[in-house]
Amino acid sequence: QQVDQTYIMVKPDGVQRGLVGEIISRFEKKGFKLTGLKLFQCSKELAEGAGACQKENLHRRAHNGRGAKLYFARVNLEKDSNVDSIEHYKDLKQKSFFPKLIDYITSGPVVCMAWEGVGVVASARKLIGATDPLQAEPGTIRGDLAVQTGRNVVHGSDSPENGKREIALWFKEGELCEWTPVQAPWLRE
Ligand code: DAT
Ligand code: MG
Repeated sequence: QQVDQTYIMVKPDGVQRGLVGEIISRFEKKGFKLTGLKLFQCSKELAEGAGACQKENLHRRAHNGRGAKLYFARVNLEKDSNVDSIEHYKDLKQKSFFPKLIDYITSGPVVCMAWEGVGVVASARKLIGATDPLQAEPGTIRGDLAVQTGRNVVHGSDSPENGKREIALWFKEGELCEWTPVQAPWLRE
């Protein structure tokens, strides 16, 4: 059986509504292993900036008509991570709701998580429930805690390949931990 990684994210509405602990605990209780965790603000600038994935220091100077120096653009795009919400949702770029989706995901801090386990990608999708919370089954995170697709509180990778891609996108090297939970022998024979 294959050990997979999935990228789970509590979206800004989940953070604002105080659901971080509740959401983390569902994956914890299930028996998956947390390998990365952080609170992170993905800014619009960072999300949309052409240099979002490069360390970039722009410090432009200009003069107005009266000869005074004007600092008209001072942008400091330190590389906080490889994060780029547009890259994250690149498969949805053509959708009509894409601009709203980017606004939503950059509207406040998110909680970024990497989880590991056998079948974790598919299982996490089941724990999360359908994209539209009104269609999501009771007992799932969205089924229990949300009412609208545009405010569906949590993200989960849809394939092991995307799990790896998204973890690499949102986490820097050194932010992930390799460890063995004491409960490991009690979860699998
Ligand atoms: P999921 O988050 O269940 O993987 P998805 O990958 O198809 O769903 O879409 C990503 C997010 O985009 C989803 O969580 C909410 C938003 N979204 C999807 N379909 C939408 C729609 N029809 N209207 C508004 N937002 C939508
Ligand atoms: Mg998806």
